[in-house]
Amino acid sequence: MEAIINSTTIVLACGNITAETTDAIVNAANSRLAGGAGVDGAIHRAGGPSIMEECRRIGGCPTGQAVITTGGNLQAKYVIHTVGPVYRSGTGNEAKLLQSAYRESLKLALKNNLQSISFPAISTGIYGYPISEAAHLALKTCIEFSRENTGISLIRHILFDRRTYELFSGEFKSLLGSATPGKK
Ligand code: AR6
Repeated sequence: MEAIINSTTIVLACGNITAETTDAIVNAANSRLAGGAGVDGAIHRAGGPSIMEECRRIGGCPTGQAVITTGGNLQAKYVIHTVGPVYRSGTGNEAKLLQSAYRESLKLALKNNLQSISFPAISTGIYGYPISEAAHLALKTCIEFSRENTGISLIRHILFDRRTYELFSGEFKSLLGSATPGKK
């Protein structure tokens, strides 16, 4: 499904993010930028060793922040590495940090004049964030950013399995249906 917000089209799709042809894909990395399993492992495998060399030079990335490397062998020209929070009780800073991971990635794309970007469902795998809550925060952040900024024409959310796709779709519909999604 998709919706147009201001000058940005936001798309939800099922798939493998390493096949995306957007200007950048986002990696759900760890704060050492050391590589790992999940989408991080898939991106480094598909993109080749040059991405890790750049990550080593950068050295790390605090939770909720984002850094950029080139895309190596990927079709996407860039990889934006962001670090989502590890979900513990949900009573800490998790929601703020997850929103920050999305917002900082979008800001970095804008700063580098990128027009299209693809996100995985950050923190919802190994980091254990409940998917519906993560979907709500991810989509709310992207909708707000699209209302406040022009320049990014396409934001794609690439969901790895059908269940995640359905949960994201449900949250997207309810956010689009409410008059003030920013306030929800
Ligand atoms: N394309 C799209 N989505 C994917 C792909 C793929 N190829 N592979 C997995 N996913 P996770 P996190 C989905 O665990 O929770 C790493 O070790 C997956 O189904 O990749 O932020 C890092 O180094 C899930 O919905 O990231 C960190 O240490 C989503 O991507 C840690 O895991 C995120 O799952 C980060 O954990």
